[in-house]
Amino acid sequence: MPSTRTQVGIVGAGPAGLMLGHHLHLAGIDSVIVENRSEDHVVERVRAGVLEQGTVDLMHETGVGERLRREGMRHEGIHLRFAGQRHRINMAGLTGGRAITIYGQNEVVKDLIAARRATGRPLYFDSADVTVHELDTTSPRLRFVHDHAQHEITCAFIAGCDGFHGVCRPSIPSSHVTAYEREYPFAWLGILANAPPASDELVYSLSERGFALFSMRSSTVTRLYLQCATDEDLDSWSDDRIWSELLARLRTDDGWEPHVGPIVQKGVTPMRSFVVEPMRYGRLFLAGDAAHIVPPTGAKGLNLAMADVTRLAKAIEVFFTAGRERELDDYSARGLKRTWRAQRFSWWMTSMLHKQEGDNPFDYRRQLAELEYLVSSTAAMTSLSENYVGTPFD
Ligand code: RFL
Ligand code: PHB
Repeated sequence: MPSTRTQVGIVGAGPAGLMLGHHLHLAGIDSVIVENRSEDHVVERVRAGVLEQGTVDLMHETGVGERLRREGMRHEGIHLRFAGQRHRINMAGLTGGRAITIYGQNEVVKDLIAARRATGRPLYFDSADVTVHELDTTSPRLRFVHDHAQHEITCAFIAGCDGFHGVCRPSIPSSHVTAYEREYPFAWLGILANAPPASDELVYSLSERGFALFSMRSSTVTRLYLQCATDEDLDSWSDDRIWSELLARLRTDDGWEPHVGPIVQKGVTPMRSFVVEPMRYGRLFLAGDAAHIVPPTGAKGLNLAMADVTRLAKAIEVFFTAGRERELDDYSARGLKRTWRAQRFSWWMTSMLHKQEGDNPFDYRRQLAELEYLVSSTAAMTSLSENYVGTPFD
């Protein structure tokens, strides 16, 4: 069995694992990235679309922002739609010019894979039986099978960037971690449609029929979501039914509605809030969805993952260049602070905009009152904007 060494073993080639590998490369630190799915699967998975200012800045600063600069769609505001009206929140105006950029997660992943390939450093897709060992020693090991060959890699650190269903978090003895979790009694049915976006900015909608969201990927592709049941059967949603529900939830009294076009992708996403504390066990560090999940209403998951790996890469660099462990020791506490802030915000956006089972007309009116207050108070709109565009990565 080939037995090799690397400085950092990275499990998972999603945005977190790939950006961590890229950061480490720029710092002259070697790593091996091991992913259990195929490259096509990782690139084609349709997920996030909203990049915070901090993520955009990071892509530019680390030299992977060229296509983002050309193709990313900068948005300075969002709309909230309720009671038949759209209300714009001028996020840039309320946050000293910070904005979000629409650029699909699969585009981010494509750019990071290209950057990795250009370095010649190892990136193994289609790996099987990935396991991590001896995490509480100074030489943890990563084992996996690739191309029918068993590999064992001895590392100085292992980064668990393997998402919510990965192997790293469950490899921590349960007595060393505490999980905090909340599941929501609804899900999102998401579609991509070949239709030009009917609005320049996102529209989050509360309606008596439930939540809907209008977003986009390009000048020809619209991305839309609607609140549905957690056990929703996609087969019972014909394209006609999806469009009629989306239009009913998003249409405004003055006649705005999304453009209808052929649906090219659809899927159901469960909603969950999850945090594990701490984000570290010995020489294993968890980053991104492996450590925390937020419901997508706040558009925070990918951005949190990017903030985690930026902090982790700096801490590892200081360890190798100066022999200092303080930053590694602070990694979890600093990450949890950012995570809980995003958890609070994502939970709040979700509760304000979704219809809950058991809600009665009182609850709907309370939600309308909250939205009315929000769009009429500069203080409240500033609070939403600060959280939505995100704080700089520290
Ligand atoms: P990922 O992307 O899940 O990547 C983890 C990778 O690890 C691999 N893996 C393994 N590899 C080796 N061995 C194993 N045993 C493994 N087990 C798993 C997986 O195959 C995968 O490639 O986690 P990462 O890198 O932490 O990135 C997190 C983001 O993907 C996630 O937070 C966002 O997609 C969340 N999210 C959004 N975030 C935003 O910031 N803005 C948004 O607008 C936004 N919209 C969304 C979203 C997520 C959504 N879904 C589908 C969950 C919209 C949706 C619909
Ligand atoms: C998306 O464009 O996929 C998107 C936008 C905003 C969200 C979640 C997802 O809150």
